[in-house]
Amino acid sequence: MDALILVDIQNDFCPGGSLAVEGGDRVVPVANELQKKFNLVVATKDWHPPGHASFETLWPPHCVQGTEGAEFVAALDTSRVAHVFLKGTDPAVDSYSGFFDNEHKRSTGLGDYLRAQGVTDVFICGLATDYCVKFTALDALRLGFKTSVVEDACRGVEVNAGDTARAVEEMRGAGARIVRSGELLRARRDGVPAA
Ligand code: VGL
Ligand code: ZN
Repeated sequence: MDALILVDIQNDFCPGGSLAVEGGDRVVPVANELQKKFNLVVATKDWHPPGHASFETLWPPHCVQGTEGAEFVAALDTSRVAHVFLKGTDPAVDSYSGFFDNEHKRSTGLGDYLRAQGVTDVFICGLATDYCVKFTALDALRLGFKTSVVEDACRGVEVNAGDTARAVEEMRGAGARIVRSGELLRARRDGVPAA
């Protein structure tokens, strides 16, 4: 059983948002097409309380719970999303992965949910390649899921030039398949949503 994971396709990570990823909005049409090929689609949201610890160190305030910036991009088709997993909700600990916080103490429930649905293979797309996509993929591999990252359906923040390319190589090195949306769209039959 395959699942598609949409990582943090939220306004603040798109042009005009507070932590904008260049071309972040361009993943949306690709993610919408990909969703049609899966029986199970889940999504994550970066979902910070106001004053989250990461706002004082690494990042400008972003994806604050209940704000427009934290909403899914309006053009993203969410009609097939079976469940949304929230991350970064602990005021003191950040959470790049959709599965666990950065200290690996708290689970979002995503791993158990996927297992309960019989999922063996996950396909990951979204924002940002060099943070939340990367850590989600590395945790998926660690949890034993066969993991593919749909490279052209992701974009990176590039705090440092080359971060995105390095993240792709790190994911590949850890055992992820790096794939293109075109391959999947050609090879896969349309899915029948379970939800
Ligand atoms: C992200 C930085 C801070 C992401 C989230 O979704 O990649 N990056 N919070
Ligand atoms: Zn965040």
